[in-house]
Amino acid sequence: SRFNPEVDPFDLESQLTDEERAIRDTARDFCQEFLLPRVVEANRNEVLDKEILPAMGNVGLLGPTIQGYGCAGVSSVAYGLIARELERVDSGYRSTGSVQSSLVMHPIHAFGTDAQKEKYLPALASGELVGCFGLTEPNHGSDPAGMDTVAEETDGGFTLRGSKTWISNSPYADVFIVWARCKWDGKVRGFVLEKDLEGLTAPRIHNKHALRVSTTGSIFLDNVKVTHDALLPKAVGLSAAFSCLNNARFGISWGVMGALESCLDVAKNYALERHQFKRPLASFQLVQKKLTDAHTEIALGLQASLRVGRLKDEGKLAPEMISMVKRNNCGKALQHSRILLDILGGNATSDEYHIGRHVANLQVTNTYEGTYDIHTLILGKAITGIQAFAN
Ligand code: TGC
Ligand code: FAD
Repeated sequence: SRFNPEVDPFDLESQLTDEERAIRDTARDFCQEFLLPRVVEANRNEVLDKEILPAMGNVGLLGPTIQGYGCAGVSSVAYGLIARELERVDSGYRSTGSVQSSLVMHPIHAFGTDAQKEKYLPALASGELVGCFGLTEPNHGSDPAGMDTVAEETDGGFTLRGSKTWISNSPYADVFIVWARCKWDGKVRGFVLEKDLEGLTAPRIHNKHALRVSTTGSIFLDNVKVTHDALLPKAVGLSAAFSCLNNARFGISWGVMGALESCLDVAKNYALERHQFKRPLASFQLVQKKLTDAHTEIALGLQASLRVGRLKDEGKLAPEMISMVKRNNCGKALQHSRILLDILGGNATSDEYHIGRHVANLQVTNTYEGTYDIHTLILGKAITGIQAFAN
């Protein structure tokens, strides 16, 4: 039979270029050899692991779609394949990579000056510098347009005031992409700040029960003074921030399929080996349904993300396409990882079996970068022409 459920029901493999397959293999080897052996311990102890970004940079996984500046210059699909391999191990490792690539390197590349690109991109690509992206605030998450963080023009530059919360990588970041409303014209703009600025602090948020291998924190800006060269000159308006989110959301749509694939692997092997009533669990119809449903959603989800990736590289993308795959793949990954967890019985409770960790992480992926319901309303607006999330 041509149907190969073992690995790839729709033969995604044959839809990739040689270069994409090579990058995927490099990413898979790195993730399985370097990340997988450390994930259970890192998750137990909420480890802040500074080795990870340089190691990712070393194998070319950071800012991979950027041409030049030490980056690989590969397709969006290749970027998706990297996200899938990282998240097969843990959503937190994918988060660390996607913030650096899509939310820090992309805005510097798309909206920065030549000097900013030269200064930051090579060191971000190698993982020597760590970046973070501050959009969310304590009082404004789904509605970033309401942000309270402000920038005003002062002698020789700008002064920034405000706070950001739930910011991936912020406690150990060197480079902070921060979004602020500018007092002189009321527009939101992006700024590149550096960690040693007076008045900038980024304390860690401890005791998360998900995404524990990714470090998360706040950013406090207490009258932080910067020179004019901290402004990203072309990042004007929230649409600039959203363009970064488009890239990250696209990567998440691939990543969460990797997490669900990992859950399916564990559950299937367990079901084949574990016997009850003198038969393998895999012989029971209810168990087969759980495996079939997850397998189907992975195959469909990967095809959808592949199509969106191809359209993205052909310049035919609409952001709503990304909302559709981000929403659907995150929702399905959360739903089906949770169902697969049942197959483990009591062992579901042990972190050695990985699925419980993925389930907890996938609640976060269903929330950040636009919640499931916010993407529902973005699509609802596109379908009906009526905006439901605000007046
Ligand atoms: P709205 O009036 O709809 O739009 C404002 C301007 O932005 C443009 N726009 C987009 N442009 C590019 N791509 C998109 N996806 C865009 N969506 C909107 C729009 O055309 C308009 O442009 P202009 O020129 O007319 O001004 O904006 P709104 O304020 O009504 O927005 C509503 C809504 C719900 C769509 C939006 O605010 C939203 O997406 N909310 C979710 C917030 C979010 O996703 N936050 C993510 C924070 S970062 C994060 O979570 C990182 S986690 C990383 C990790 O660890 O992996
Ligand atoms: P809220 O906006 O308060 O939403 C709460 C609930 O209300 C949700 O269910 C939402 O769907 C619903 N809701 C809100 N508005 C509407 C509406 N109009 N109609 C219907 N339902 C609605 N942010 C960054 O900027 N940078 C980062 O690096 C980053 N990393 C993160 C890492 C982690 C681990 C986490 C948990 C979050 C991170 N975030 C980051 C923040 C994330 O983007 C926000 O949590 C997310 O956008 C939701 O915002 P909120 O938490 O304020 O929830």
